Amino acid sequence: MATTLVAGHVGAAGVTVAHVGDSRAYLFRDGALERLTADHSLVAALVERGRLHPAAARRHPLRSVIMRSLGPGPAADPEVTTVAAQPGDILMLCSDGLSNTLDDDAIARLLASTADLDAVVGRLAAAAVDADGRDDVSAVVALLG
Ligand SMILES: [Mn+2]
Repeated sequence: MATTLVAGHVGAAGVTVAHVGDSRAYLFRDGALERLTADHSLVAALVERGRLHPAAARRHPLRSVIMRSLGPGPAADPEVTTVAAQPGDILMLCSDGLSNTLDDDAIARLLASTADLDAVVGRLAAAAVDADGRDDVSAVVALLG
């Protein structure tokens, strides 16, 4: 079987994110949400070519088709990105069960809803499950110091 991966490392150069597939990383700063990863998916390729509206991609019947994965073969082709970070930034890593269900405004609202990150990640998961509930939801939220 195959799966997706997103991983983050916080170091002197900033936040380095590696991903394969359609799991995502976001950086939340001063109320603004920035997506750090571009999905390796069929619908993302169609959006990039102007063939599909971004809002329609999240509901597309082929939205789960990914162009890169971990497995079934031994080779992986991760995309690695480093961005500058500052204290107070929030890094969020999540699976498509969250990002296909909650749009950027909803994610930003929940990230800003409390300083308690345990509560934030619970609210994100609950909102994603309430909105759809058909996919598993994974999310990691970290405050950068
Ligand atoms: Mn999923």
